[in-house]
Amino acid sequence: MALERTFAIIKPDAVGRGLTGEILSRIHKAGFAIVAIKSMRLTKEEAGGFYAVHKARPFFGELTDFMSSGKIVALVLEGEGAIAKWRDTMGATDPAKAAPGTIRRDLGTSIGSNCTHGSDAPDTAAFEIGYFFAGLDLI
Ligand code: 3AN
Repeated sequence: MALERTFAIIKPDAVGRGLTGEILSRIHKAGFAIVAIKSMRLTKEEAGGFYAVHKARPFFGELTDFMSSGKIVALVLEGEGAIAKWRDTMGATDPAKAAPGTIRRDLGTSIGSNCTHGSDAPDTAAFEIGYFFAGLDLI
């Protein structure tokens, strides 16, 4: 398996509920290296640019309101097969359908408030990492 980088977000629901440390601990226990990390608050427009692929979806307004509602933690994670591995660590989008032991199943409360984001493919990982971090952040 190839060494990969993926992009992750600890979403406003998780930061607001004091779950940042718990999620960082799970990231470490799963064996990821944290290449870059920052705490920030997105504007609705910045959240819209990030989720541009979902612009036509009925939940786009709700999603961008939520993602700009409070602080997030943005991360670049590295490891063998990191893209699929982080998706496995998070679990399915809907916490009710996520496997036991995953972040979303254990900590998420709804399909919107599901605690974390993760890139779904190499091209989206490259776009998402570049949306949040500059080259010098990623050495
Ligand atoms: P994932 O983050 O698991 O790749 P996507 O890409 O299908 O899921 O959806 C992007 C984000 O939009 C999800 N993380 C989720 O929080 C939100 N979302 C997806 N479906 C809904 C929905 N039906 N209602 C509200 N938010 C949704």
